[in-house]
Amino acid sequence: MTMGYLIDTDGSFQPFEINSHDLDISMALTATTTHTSLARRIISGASAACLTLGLLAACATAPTQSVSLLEPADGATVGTTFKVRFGVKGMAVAPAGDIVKDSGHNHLLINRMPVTTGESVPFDDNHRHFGAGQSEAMITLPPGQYKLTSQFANGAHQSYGAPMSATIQITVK
Ligand SMILES: [Cu+2]
Repeated sequence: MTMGYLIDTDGSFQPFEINSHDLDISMALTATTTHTSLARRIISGASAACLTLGLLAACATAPTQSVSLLEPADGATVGTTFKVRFGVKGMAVAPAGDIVKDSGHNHLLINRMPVTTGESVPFDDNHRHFGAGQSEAMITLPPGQYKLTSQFANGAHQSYGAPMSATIQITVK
């Protein structure tokens, strides 16, 4: 079963299920338009359907943009100086400066929560900026347990929020 969305005339989303026999987009469209008004449009959960239908605003809600910490592994024990590697999907990594849509740079938050969307990432020891567009860095921390969070933010250091963050736990020995 695949979930799709109807957009009502007021712009609201209404989730519904697409049966397997409706997965062909043209069939799904036909099936939908027969029992909803023509003012309603269908968006499948599949990105192919987003492109087909050209409804980019709605497709932006699909979780195609994300970050991850590729290194260290979650739960890893590392030495006091270790490499952090950032993974970014669906956004461009660029040096800090101009605000460009779907673009930004990596931040490493040490024992801090993700920064609320739109708020500036602080500049301090617990919020490290990689404003040259780095995708990896060497980090030195004293022994202990740490929560590391990758936080993506735009060229002006304004956070893309929790959806563009990823957190791991590590032990430094
Ligand atoms: Cu920054």
